Amino acid sequence: MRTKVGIVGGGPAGLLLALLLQQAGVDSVVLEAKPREYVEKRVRAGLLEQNTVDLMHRLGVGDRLAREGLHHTGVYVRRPGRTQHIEMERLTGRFLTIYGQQEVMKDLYTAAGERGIDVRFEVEDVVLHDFDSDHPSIAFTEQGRTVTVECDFIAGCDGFHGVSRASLPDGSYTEFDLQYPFDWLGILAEAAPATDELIYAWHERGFALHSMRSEHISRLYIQVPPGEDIGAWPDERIWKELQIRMASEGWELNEGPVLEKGITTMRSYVCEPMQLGRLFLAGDAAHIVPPTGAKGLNLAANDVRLLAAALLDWYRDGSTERLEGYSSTALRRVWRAQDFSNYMTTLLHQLGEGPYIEQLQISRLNYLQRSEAAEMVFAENYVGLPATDDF
Ligand code: RFL
Ligand code: PHB
Repeated sequence: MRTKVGIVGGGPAGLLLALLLQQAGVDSVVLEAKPREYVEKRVRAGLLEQNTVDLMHRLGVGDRLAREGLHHTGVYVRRPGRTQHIEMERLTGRFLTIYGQQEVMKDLYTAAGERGIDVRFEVEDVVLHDFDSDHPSIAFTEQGRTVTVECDFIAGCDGFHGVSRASLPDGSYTEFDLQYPFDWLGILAEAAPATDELIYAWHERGFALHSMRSEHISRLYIQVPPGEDIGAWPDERIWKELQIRMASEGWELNEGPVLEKGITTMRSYVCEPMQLGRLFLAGDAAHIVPPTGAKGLNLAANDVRLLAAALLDWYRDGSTERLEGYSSTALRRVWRAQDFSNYMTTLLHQLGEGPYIEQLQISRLNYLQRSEAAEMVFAENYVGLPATDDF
């Protein structure tokens, strides 16, 4: 088989890239290890930056998002006795949208199907070949048959545990890594959200977050010790902890049947550079952030926006400038998001680093509450810097 761009991974990064290329007449093949239904059910991101929403519209896949996405103008930051609303739209002119990653994936797969994009699910044994030459290829197994796709470029969009980054030879990249000493336990619950916008809560027992998916579905998270066994957290214990950590006078959290629950480790990671020869990494394959700043999917969308533009330059007139600059351009936003995600994470979690660090946290929270300049720094980063490449 032959295609122009071989895309490993059919998550948000892979599908957005395939659609951007297809829109400009460049064909690709997308190889996804899991069944379609699995990716469409995997509960993950919920908060989309305006940049990501704009990209969905540019691709003509934003109609349902426009109808069903929840428009948010800011977030609440809560501590016992105080709740601050950070009015991000007033401060930055930019807004936020709540729309689950599963819904994004359903829309992307539907469009890919309608537009004739070749997406192969349940592929196995993916091996990348010769990406340091001008004739790379990808071998994989499909229903017991071995297939090879020859291509001009390989896009590694296969997430943090994929094969693409693992195919880079030792010494060709540098890893930057930070592991946090706590995990997140997340639930999806059939309960009307008890808030109009997200609540990020600091509490001496640990962080809590109230998000949502619709008028009837809440998405809630709590900080738990690292390596925690989900079996130690029956639903009643989760609700009790949420009630304590999110408590506010005159406010009540709504409880309901738990539809899904899972534990997420908290980690920051960057692989630099994000490219070698004709292999380009995008999204979680190249970098991850703890979800506190809601940046992962948004960064993946930005990477592929840049990568598609660079590839299209090459197909148009053979220009390699943007391809060569891909990693350094993408990494500027990645490092901004790394810093902001680390800031939000260390601001709001119990870090177990003793009373001095806790006092710094309280001082930062006080400053955020009394200074519009501090709120502006928070807001500008949270809503996502505009989709230009020059910061
Ligand atoms: P993905 O989504 O991991 O997709 C990679 C795909 O590659 C497939 N794959 C392979 N395919 C073929 N061959 C192989 N060898 C393969 N190995 C893997 C996988 O099956 C998968 O389908 O990476 P991508 O596309 O880069 O997208 C990244 C986002 O999914 C991720 O950053 C976000 O979910 C992070 N995230 C959030 N991001 C936001 O922007 N806003 C949020 O509100 C937000 N909340 C979250 C989050 C992530 C969370 N978890 C569970 C990690 C909340 C949570 C709890
Ligand atoms: C979510 O809705 O799942 C969500 C929202 C904000 C975050 C993380 C996750 O920071």
